[in-house]
Amino acid sequence: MADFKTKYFTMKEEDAIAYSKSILNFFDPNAKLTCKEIGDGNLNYVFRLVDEANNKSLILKQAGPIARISDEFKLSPDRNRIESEILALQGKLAPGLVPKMYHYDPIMNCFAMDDLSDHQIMRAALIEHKKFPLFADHISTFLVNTLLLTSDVVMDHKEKKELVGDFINPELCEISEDLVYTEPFYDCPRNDVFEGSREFVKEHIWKDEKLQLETAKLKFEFMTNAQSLIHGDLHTGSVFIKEDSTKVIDPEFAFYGPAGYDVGNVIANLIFAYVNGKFTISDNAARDDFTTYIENTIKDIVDLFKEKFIKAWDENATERVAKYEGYREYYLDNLLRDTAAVTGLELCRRIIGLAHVKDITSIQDKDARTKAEKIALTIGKTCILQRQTMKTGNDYVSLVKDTQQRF
Ligand code: SR1
Ligand code: MG
Repeated sequence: MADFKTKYFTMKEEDAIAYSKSILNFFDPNAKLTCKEIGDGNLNYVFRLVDEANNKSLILKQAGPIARISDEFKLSPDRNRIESEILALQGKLAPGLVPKMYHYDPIMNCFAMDDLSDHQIMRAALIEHKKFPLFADHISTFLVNTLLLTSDVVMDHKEKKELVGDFINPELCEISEDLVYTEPFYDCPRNDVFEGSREFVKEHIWKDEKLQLETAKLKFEFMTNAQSLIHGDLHTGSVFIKEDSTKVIDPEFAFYGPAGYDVGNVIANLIFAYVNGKFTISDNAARDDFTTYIENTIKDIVDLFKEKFIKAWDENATERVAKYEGYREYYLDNLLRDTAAVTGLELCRRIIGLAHVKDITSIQDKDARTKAEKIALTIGKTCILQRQTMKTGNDYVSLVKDTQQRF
């Protein structure tokens, strides 16, 4: 049997079975386990282990030394520690909204967690045009609790600084600094631009020096503003969902950064779902129904976030000066400005940069995909340049509706 106790190696399915039998005290010792590697993300290996005799199951997630999407990214498997620690913390801050974590192994760089196979990855569900009416309520609670309760507004400042240290995540931050804030905004060889959109990107993104200047300001804020312990990659592929349950997964990009980063990622990825619905649903009534659902969800997320944030601030703020008249409004206003900026950055980078989203790449018709990309880029650019003006759910809905009518 492989040695799991002395030296790290990347596991195959049979190793994951042996690992769970020898290290995890979860299945019956004589259980006949099956295992499938089900990871479809860009970085890690995800094994689903099942005891078919009683349907007991578990997920084992292992970090490899290089990213699956490209061997250009050599990454410390220590990200697995960050992910397991933040899952445990988020489980306390936002109970029920993350999977339960069972076991972290610093040698094999893996951890075990709840099997969420009764849920579906939200991006895949949205591409099937499924609707989740409770998502806005669930995700706004997750965002407020994890972002505000880890900030200096609420935490003892020395304890917060210790957490900043625990979650220093230089390699994964570098990926975001490059892929989100830098490469999409010039003709970088690593970009992957769809042929139909190339001229538009050249003309409206790469030639726009004013836009580049704003991305520079935003990149430095991302690198220096240790505001909250953020998830760091909260797109719809990082959410497991079913009708009555939402679980946020994959927080390996977590670090202390601008709180608006997470909120903006959620909104941008819902805009991708909207654009997908617009260009792939042929029946008028069904298309209206789905796009209206997405509009309402975006509106509710922004407005519920603000409402819950103010309530949580009043109930939890401990920092004396944060209670001065007007400071709460100033803080929230800045957070909403950052939210709009990140919405815009994510919309642009998923079209231009290396890492795309299926909502767009699965649009088969070339002209439809080109239009979808132009809409996303135009909304994205507006969100970056006019980030100061995006303060309500309706601001986003109006921008989305107005922009899509132009193409
Ligand atoms: C090299 S990793 C590419 C992207 O996948 C992750 O999910 C992050 O979004 C990252 O930017
Ligand atoms: Mg991920």
